[in-house]
Amino acid sequence: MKIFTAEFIKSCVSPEQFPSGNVREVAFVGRSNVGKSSLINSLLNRRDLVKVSRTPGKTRAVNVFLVSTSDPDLSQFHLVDLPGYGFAKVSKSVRTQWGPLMEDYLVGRASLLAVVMLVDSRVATDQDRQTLAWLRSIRLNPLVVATKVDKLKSSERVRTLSQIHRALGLVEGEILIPYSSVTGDGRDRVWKAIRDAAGSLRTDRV
Ligand SMILES: Nc1nc2c(ncn2[C@@H]2O[C@H](COP(=O)(O)OP(=O)(O)O)[C@@H](O)[C@H]2O)c(=O)[nH]1
Ligand SMILES: [Mg+2]
Repeated sequence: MKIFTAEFIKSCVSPEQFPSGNVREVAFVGRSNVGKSSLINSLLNRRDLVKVSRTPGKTRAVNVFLVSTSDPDLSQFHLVDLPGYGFAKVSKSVRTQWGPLMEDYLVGRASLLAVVMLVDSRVATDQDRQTLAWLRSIRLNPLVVATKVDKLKSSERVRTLSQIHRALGLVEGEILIPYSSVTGDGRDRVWKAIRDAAGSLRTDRV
């Protein structure tokens, strides 16, 4: 699959600004600093379409990108970068500001094709577990990606990943894909999972 174009569309700070229309969307969610911006750049083969932050927790908006690819099921879609959660240094008022925005976006978004949830491959936090449980409760089954696997020694990789699997309480049908934005490890699997989600939607409609 080739990425033809990937461009920034808009940054939304309130629900009225979310895109209207029926372009299908793939949303990315995860704790601040988990490696979300890096993963999006890596998926799109762009060096710095999305800013990799030195100041974790800075992105408070819902950022929308328009992507076109050679895959017929994904010829055009919105890639949606949701604000990172759980950064301690952010003031409470800011946190109460962006939590609802994420919720407003995810609850009842008809055009949502898939949610990719990122966790650090070295540790899953309580908030990761809570977010996952919440996503399931609103009937979104996220594709879970374990980031920064290049930081694991190959000898500890299998054990650490199965710990993450257990810590998150992943059940049958929920897959955990190891990813590294440094090596590109996992990139094909993530794209395949997104394409499968798009393809299954097409079959449903036939
Ligand atoms: N070693 C390694 N570092 C990463 C990887 N992905 C992100 N990082 C680093 O983790 C930090 C946070 O990354 P960023 O993409 O901004 O995370 P975000 O806050 O979730 O968007 C940066 O210093 C990145 O260079 C990865 O796959 N491997
Ligand atoms: Mg970021």
